[in-house]
Amino acid sequence: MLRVDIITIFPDYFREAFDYGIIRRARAAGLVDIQAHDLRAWTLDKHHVVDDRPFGGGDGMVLKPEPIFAAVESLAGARRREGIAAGKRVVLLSPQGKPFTQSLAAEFAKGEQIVLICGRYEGVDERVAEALVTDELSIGDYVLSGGEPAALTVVDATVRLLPGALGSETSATNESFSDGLLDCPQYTRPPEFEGMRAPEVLLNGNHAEIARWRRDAGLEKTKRNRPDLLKE
Ligand code: 9D3
Repeated sequence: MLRVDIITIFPDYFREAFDYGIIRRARAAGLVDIQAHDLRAWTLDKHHVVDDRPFGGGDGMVLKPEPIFAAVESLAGARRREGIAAGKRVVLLSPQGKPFTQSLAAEFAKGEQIVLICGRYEGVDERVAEALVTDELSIGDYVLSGGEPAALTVVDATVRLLPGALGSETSATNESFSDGLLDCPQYTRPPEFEGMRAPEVLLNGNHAEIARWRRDAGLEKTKRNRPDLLKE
């Protein structure tokens, strides 16, 4: 079973997030155990302080290293990346991270544990990225208010790849990004809706013709919406 531990100052954010669809089924089937932990549980002071002012001045607050190192030690068994067992990943979600991709999700799905550290405020003390984490990851070039929505994304993309998580084993390999192209358009009844007809080729039952149409239509969609996927 894959273990997922999320370190956050907003554990309640995740309360119902994994209670739907494929992720709920994977949990119910015992394929994954997902837990969100309050970073404040690893503070030692009376007021459970997790942040402090940045050295050198500036706006905002920075997450302190001590509670994060303590949390990762208790959840993953080490205080330095060299001590993290093979098969475990300690991930910092940050706007400065490398891009999270489908191939990383596939790697994570083969491992035994993912510890996800959610940043907040103006950032996280850099010693966390330097010495503790195995992967510093971003989910894209836009500004979030914290790492929590990014952690949701990483868990979702990873858990659905666990063997047995999808209805049919073929669906995970036969989809967007696995072959580097976008999915083809899909249609269902009615064949005509408000004057818009579904492509006739999909209605006539010629499966060779349908397969060719789908490949071409996926390529067309990729050219229009994601030309970057076709370059090199
Ligand atoms: C780059 C902006 N930073 C300049 C001071 C401030 C800042 C903005 C947003 C620091 C942290 C955040 C919170 N974002 C994340 O923690 C985050 C994130 C994101 O904003 N975009 C894409 N992926 C991610 S993963 C974590």
